[in-house]
Amino acid sequence: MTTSVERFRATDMTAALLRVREELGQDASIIGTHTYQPSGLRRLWERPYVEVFAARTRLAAGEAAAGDSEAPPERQAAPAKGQAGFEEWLAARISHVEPRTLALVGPTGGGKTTTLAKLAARYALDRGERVGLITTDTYRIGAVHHLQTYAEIMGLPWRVAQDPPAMREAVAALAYCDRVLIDTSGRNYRREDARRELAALLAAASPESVEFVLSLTTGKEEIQELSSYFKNGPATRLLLTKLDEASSGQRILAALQVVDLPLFAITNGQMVPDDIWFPTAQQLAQAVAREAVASHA
Ligand SMILES: Nc1nc2c(ncn2[C@@H]2O[C@H](COP(=O)(O)OP(=O)(O)O)[C@@H](O)[C@H]2O)c(=O)[nH]1
Ligand SMILES: [Mg+2]
Repeated sequence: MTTSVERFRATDMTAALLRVREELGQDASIIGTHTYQPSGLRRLWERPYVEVFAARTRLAAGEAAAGDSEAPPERQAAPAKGQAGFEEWLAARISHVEPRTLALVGPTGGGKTTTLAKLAARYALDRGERVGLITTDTYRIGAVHHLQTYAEIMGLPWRVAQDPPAMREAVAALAYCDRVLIDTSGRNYRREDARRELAALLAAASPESVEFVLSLTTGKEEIQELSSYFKNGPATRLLLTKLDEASSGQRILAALQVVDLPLFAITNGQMVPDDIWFPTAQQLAQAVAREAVASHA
């Protein structure tokens, strides 16, 4: 038995679900939904729509040939086409580009420092690149030592930058490095002044990418709130953490839908450096379709 995912697009949820029932039957399982709302001028020529991703368990080709009267031959090909469409949808939302200067932002406890250490190990230890680290994190006691500990274990140069001039200095001091990774402080980003300070620090560093580090254990409403702070501000990509603690792989899809930034990586455990994953669209589709994702850890 194999499971495939199909995409159904309609003007509203009721129509989309009706189509799912017609095509896949009563016991089709809904994997995720996506609502598209055109913004700005696009509203003039684009209409909003709803997409539903649904799956049913179907017989593999060989089993069907052995005699299955319920599924006519033409129905066999459809889910495969749906699977390809879903993977295409995901592929457009993945970015594995590895820029020279990369910053991590996001709420406290999301896994920024741990993820930074994983990325540093990947570039410095696996590839032998010269990697420099910068942290703005001086707000929590021990936080600097946290990054410093990783830097010292790996023998990497590191700097603390608390304001824009210090950030410019740190970036200049690490100009000889092949790669510069910037960790930002766990501030309360509900406060506008904290967001302004972060924006100023990032402007001074001008990283090529800013990863919004978001735990997959975060609730949908909180993701929406956080997303409004980081997405319309500094963040250019999404980096999901704690897949190992998430209830289901579908949370990846939900996060992608709400945040709507290209996904860079997913972390799946506390171990530095191993627990980081750069999934292909195909692997992601499988993870999303799977209820239990523990096997990725
Ligand atoms: N289960 C799990 N825990 C993680 C993962 N990434 C980070 N953590 C843990 O989350 C906690 C906060 O991580 P930290 O890097 O300090 O977050 P920061 O405040 O954003 O810098 C630590 O206990 C980490 O070990 C992950 O992928 N899975
Ligand atoms: Mg930290």
